[in-house]
Amino acid sequence: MYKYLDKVNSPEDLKSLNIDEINLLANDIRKFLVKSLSKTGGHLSANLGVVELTLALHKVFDSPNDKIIWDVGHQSYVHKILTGRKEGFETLRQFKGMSGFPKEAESEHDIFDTGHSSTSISVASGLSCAKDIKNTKEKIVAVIGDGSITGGMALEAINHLGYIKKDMIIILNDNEMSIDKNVGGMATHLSSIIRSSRINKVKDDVKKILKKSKSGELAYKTVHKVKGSIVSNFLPQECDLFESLGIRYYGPIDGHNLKDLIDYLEFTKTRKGPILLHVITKKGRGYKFAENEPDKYHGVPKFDIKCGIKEKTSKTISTFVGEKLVDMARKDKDVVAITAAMPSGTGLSIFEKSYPNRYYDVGIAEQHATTFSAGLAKGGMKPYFAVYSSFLQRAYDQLIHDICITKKNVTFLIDRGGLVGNDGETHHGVFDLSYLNSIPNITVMAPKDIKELEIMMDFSLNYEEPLAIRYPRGDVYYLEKGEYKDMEIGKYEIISKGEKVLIIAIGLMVKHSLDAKEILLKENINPTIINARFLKHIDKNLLDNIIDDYDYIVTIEDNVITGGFGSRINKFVIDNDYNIKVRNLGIDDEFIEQGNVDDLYDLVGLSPEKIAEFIKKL
Ligand SMILES: Cc1ncc(C[n+]2csc(CCOP(=O)(O)OP(=O)(O)O)c2C)c(N)n1
Repeated sequence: MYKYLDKVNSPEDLKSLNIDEINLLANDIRKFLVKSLSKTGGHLSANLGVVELTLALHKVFDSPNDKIIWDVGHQSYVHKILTGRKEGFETLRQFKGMSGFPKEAESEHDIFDTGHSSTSISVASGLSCAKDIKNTKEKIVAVIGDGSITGGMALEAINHLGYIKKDMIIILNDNEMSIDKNVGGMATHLSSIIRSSRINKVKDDVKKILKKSKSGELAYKTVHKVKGSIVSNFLPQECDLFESLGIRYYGPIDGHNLKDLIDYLEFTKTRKGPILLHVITKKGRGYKFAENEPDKYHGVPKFDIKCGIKEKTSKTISTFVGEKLVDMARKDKDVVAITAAMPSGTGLSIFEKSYPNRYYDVGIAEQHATTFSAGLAKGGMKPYFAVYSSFLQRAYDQLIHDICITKKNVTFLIDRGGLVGNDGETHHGVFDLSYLNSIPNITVMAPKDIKELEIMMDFSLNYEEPLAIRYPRGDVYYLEKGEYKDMEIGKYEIISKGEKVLIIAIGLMVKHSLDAKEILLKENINPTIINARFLKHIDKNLLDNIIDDYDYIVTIEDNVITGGFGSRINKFVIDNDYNIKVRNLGIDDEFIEQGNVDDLYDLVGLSPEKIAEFIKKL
């Protein structure tokens, strides 16, 4: 079906192809990616942008002996195709299927597991040091995007690498996009390099000389010295950034010109010390819809190839949060919004449009965003940092050190709490209740539904201490059960009365518990359900009054059990010598794989059906 792709099953198969054939293979790969992702969903635009780059890397380097490390890893699909995993695309990101990220367990060509950004240079530096000690000869290449290189870890690694001067190649894949438009001083600097006509002239001069060499195909051993001096002689001042930190800079080069890519990679391969090759690519390349809207096509659901992604008719919780925050900003001029490179994902795009002067996209920098918010609060503002639960993990120390010790007036809007689905273990937000639970001075709330989320956000406006509001991924939902009163700290809600078993659930798990109750009622089992709303504040009055009426307390949370919501209730029961049995439902000390969210909740025993089964056994 694919003339060239059908013949390629390993990097070895590339070695015998000439440039024209590899270009044709690139066409096949793009068609394959679009067709295959239209059926499964996945990360589309970043992968379409790195087709030639990945082909060139596998043509020039000898994977897995040479180590190619993909930052974030969402752009590793072409690498997967070239390393014998075409068939895996049928199950991409599905339960038990092929991962959307590099996985050491999946292939010897996947050198390091990723998912969160800005780790590749650290990993590659470590590998380079190990290689020196072991005295082995492999090449080490880190491929990092212009978005991910803004992350603190990447900059820390560059700082270190420039000092230790290990042989290593950093490929800076610059498409001028993060998920949304890349922002910041680094992005501006890189764009100015791309747009500098002087540099383009240098590039042309270098190209001309390269072209004169043996019949277009370079004999590197003889000419690389000349090329090195050409490139370094012409090294433009604008590239001082990396050079002054001790990293040799080459580029920028056209990341869709295979010949250039292969030439430059062959050349960098012969150089000593740390090198950065600046490669310019177009996100979404080759598929019109993705080229026009690379942000929208960053992560796609299933779609129709001819029509593109269908517009959503339902509203997501993130969109609701963005709109609500705009509403709050209208009422209170101190409200400011912060995102770490996730304006669309967290729903803040609308805030940017409405209040551009009170909106900050800090780049992929969750640690900075947290302490920056503390600074804003110190300056008298009312900061809201909207962030995915799993990415906030990076800012644990900042939460303690800069927010909570001195009780800064910052609200964290924690999106994607609980299981998130197809991105798998790196992205599930199942640790936040535990890590937030461990930090004093922060109030943590989780709403039962969208209406309660709104009440919590209203509450936050007048609350002047650290606050986190945590909600799941997905579309808005209303329970229309129980009360919708103003928030009072530490007040639980009995959402459904019953007997014998007292379920105390938090956030989305209130909904699952209510659904479980529907199942149980058919068998005349009728548990009481409490909506806890708060992670740390226990409604002692309420529990003291009713606890003796029950045989069991069952706590339910979409979080790891260790240190989570249930642990608070356990302590309450122990401290007060209550004679009641307690069970904790949650995630039991394991990383949860990828899959459909409902299936995964079932897998971990938190689907309504599994909760019902559990209660029935009690
Ligand atoms: C710590 C962390 N924060 C946020 C994200 C979400 N994220 C995934 S890809 C991406 C953009 C990366 O941009 P870039 O490195 O330029 O890659 P591109 O998609 O443009 O190829 C972001 C912000 C993440 N994976 N990790």
